[in-house]
Amino acid sequence: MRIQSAELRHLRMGLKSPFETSFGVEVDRECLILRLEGDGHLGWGECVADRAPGYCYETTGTAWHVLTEFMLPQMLGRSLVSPAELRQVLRSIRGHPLARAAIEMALWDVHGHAQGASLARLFGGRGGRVEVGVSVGIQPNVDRLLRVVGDYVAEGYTRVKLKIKPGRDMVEAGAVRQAFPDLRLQVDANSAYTLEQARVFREMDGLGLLLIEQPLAEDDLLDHARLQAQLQTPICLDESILSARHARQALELGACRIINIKPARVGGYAEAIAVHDLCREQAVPVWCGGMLETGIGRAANLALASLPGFTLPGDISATDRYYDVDIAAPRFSLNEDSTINVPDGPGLGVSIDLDALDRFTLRRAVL
Ligand code: SMG
Ligand code: MG
Repeated sequence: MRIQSAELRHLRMGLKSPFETSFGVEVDRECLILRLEGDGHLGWGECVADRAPGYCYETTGTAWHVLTEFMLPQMLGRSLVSPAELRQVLRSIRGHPLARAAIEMALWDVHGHAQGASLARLFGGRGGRVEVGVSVGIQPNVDRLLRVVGDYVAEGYTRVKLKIKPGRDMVEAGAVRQAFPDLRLQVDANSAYTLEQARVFREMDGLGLLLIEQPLAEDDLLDHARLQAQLQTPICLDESILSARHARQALELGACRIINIKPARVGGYAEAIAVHDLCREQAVPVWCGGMLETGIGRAANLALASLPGFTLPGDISATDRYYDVDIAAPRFSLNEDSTINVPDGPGLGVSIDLDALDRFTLRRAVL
């Protein structure tokens, strides 16, 4: 496979409702969309970095810079046997996993078209349908939270994740648990707490949560291990796990018992599969995280989530949860059993709506 040209776009898309986390509120979703062309095939990739460095240090701005100045020039014109070789091609560039993952996603799409194979098949997944949940942002008050959760439950979601932050945690989670005793429930703090605030998690231990996601700092495996030792509820790490090596060390330390796999956060699908394989060997459950993806990233995540070790529902909700207008078709919808179908066409298995793409584009570069 040889990629001859690339087009990068910076997009802004309106979200159906604002999404509030411990690090801020998002009203619009910004992302980069990459189109690669090689061997007579097109491939699309999504960089899930956001406008602001809230979730991680990367932004649409840093990703634009590192992709156009360094990564794409280094990759264009090179021959690759598999998209997994991108790691080797970009080995002299440090960091920026979200930018790197966008190129890899587009390479998988090109590769899939060339082979006539779906991403699910290329990744070693089962295809079919995968179990999904919904991530609910921090709401203005508990009544409103109960209404929002109730609406999602009525739509058919059987697993709900609540975003929490200090002062907006136990009361909220307790109220949802009381109103929905059988709901599969989990919380995500996005690193908003310190070990000194462990008491709130010991209280939550009585709520029968599936997991507590990333309570402490992203660079602090040791304190996560100390917290896990105080809890029955499994800790799940998100931001802390940047590679299969981090996953191995976190598990060895006892810093978590579950891992949220986000392909972008670990630099691409090849590394995501490596994290999956490692966890599967150790019988550690994994699930696929979400970054409010467009239909492009969502299609690839569904393919990944069909690997056998993804035994917990992913943050891969229906398109309707996020966007009135998406850039890929068909839209993803929720089945009655809280699943979404894995695309089975070649590559990503979606087609791109070029009019919508143009409408959302803020800037564009061709390489
Ligand atoms: O894609 O449904 C989604 C969002 C899932 O909560 C979600 N993602 O830390 O896991 C997480 C957050 C990160 C994104 S916040 C913009
Ligand atoms: Mg998270």
